[in-house]
Amino acid sequence: MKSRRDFIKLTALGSAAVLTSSCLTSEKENVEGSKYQKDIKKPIVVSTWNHGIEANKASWDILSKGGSSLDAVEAGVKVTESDSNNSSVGLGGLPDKEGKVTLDACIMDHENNCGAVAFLQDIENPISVARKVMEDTQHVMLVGAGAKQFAIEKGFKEINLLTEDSKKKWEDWKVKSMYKPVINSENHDTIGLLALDEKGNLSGACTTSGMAYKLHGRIGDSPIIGAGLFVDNEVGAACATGMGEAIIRVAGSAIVVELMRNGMSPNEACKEAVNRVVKKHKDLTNLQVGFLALNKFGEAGGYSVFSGFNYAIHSSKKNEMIDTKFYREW
Ligand code: SD4
Repeated sequence: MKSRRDFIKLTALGSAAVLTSSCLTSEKENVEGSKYQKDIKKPIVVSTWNHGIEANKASWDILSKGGSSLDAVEAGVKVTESDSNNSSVGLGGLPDKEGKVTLDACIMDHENNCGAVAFLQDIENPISVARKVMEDTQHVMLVGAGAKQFAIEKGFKEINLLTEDSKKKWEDWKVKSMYKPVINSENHDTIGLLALDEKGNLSGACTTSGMAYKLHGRIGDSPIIGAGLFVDNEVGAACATGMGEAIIRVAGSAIVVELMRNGMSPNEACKEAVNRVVKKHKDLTNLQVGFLALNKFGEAGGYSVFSGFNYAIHSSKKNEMIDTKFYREW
């Protein structure tokens, strides 16, 4: 027989569950119900750094025709992955210490479906492989040789991702033979892209070649759901860029979404997540981290540890760059 104490415990748990579920329902109604419907800015797409302008255009082509946010985020970041002039994402990405280009990416939709690949080599569009992991397997993440084998089985072509330019930069770096992988002003161009479609559904994508000259086998935040990217369709979406280790330590993107759930605006939530990064690291040297967020109402915001972080935002009005506020001058 259950004791009175157990009964009280269970009853308390029961009421908490009822409270939680009623809170969730009313949150949902606030967003989807008629009261706020007219205030939602949709469709809309936001993405990190200057290359976001081109990525947003590809996403917008889909969103403006009523397409899904999932298709939009994949199409958007593929533009950056296939741009050989970008040295931090996909083709042309700077290699690791051994001269190998290894790619990390993840994707997440409005139903918390997610897929990721990490330490993937010789495939131009890791985001599309991540989507296949999400849609065609029981798993969330594949890494390394297994991820590549899966990609090839799915029909992706094997290509050399190391361009002449990236190879030259790596060779110059080797001459100095200093193991000092840092996020600096030329090495911070991961793309995170978040979209809200006409139906009010959010999705996100994040893809990178990671920190230049990293240790072979190193994986950053970008393919990790909750670190480089997180989406909760009841609240909003967030993505991260910068020093992956610091972002993982604070569960960066998941925290931004939770802060928005608790009532913060995207700008406030990104600022508070940056404050946590700052608080947890004694040495901020080269520790650039930027967060970008988009809530269910189509409001966007960002914040970074150091100056220089910006994001591109495409609404029905225009596609423009916004400089975020920051904790410290670079
Ligand atoms: C990483 N977060 O691998 C990535 C790098 C990055 O902007 O975002 N650069 O740690």
